[in-house]
Amino acid sequence: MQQEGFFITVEGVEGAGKSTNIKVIEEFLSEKNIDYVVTREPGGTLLAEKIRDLLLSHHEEEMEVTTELLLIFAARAQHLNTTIKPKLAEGKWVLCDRFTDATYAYQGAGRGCDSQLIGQLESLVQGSLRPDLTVVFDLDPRIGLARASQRGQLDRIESQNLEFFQRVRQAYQNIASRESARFCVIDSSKTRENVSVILRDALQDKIKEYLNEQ
Ligand code: T5A
Repeated sequence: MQQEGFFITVEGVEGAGKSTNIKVIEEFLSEKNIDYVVTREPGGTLLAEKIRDLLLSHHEEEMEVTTELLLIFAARAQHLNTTIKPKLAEGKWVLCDRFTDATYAYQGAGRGCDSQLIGQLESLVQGSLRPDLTVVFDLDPRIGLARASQRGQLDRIESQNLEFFQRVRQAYQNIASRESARFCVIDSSKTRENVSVILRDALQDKIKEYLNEQ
């Protein structure tokens, strides 16, 4: 019987090094001869990427928090059903840049959405599907925003104030300590090289049972 794939998500505040370190995770998986796909949220399909544009661009009309929350789950429903679930069913590993923990952190802690409502939408859209492993890159948002702002103009969500991102960081730390078996928290204030070494060790440790290695 074909084994179902493994679902890895990557989280952190803006500029924490997700994109940089997804490449490290990819190298690691390739060395282990693991068949994987990389995707992201919001987005990951043509339609979901259109919703992403709507979410991240600036608008003359202010977007209501509930609108933002529902758009995120609309994009997620599309992404899950057309990409993530079929790939996992084929036995592939799915490496996703952000997922529902971001919704608890950004819309929940950041915007103040009721976490029970987020939980209801999570159940509606995902059923019982949850990531097998979540890597959080933990960084002072002042450093992350400074790194991210070097790319140019900040998008609609990046334009929130520092307190917003401090709440987001705290939320990730809280979820990670509540669900420590699923999480791996990496100190992203270190150099790229150090982060890469720590990440590879953590991956080896977290997935060794799955890989049947010591
Ligand atoms: N969102 C998303 C929600 O609000 N709710 C949700 O449910 C979901 C799924 C998506 C936005 O959507 C929001 C959150 C986000 O605001 P995104 O595509 O995930 O956005 O983009 P960002 O979080 O904005 O990602 P960034 O590209 O800004 O950050 P990364 O990927 O974390 O950082 P990275 O790797 O690009 O690095 C940033 C810079 O720092 C350097 C890199 O070279 C780069 O220049 N860098 C380092 N510099 C020094 N030392 C290190 N260790 C470094 N590591 C990287």
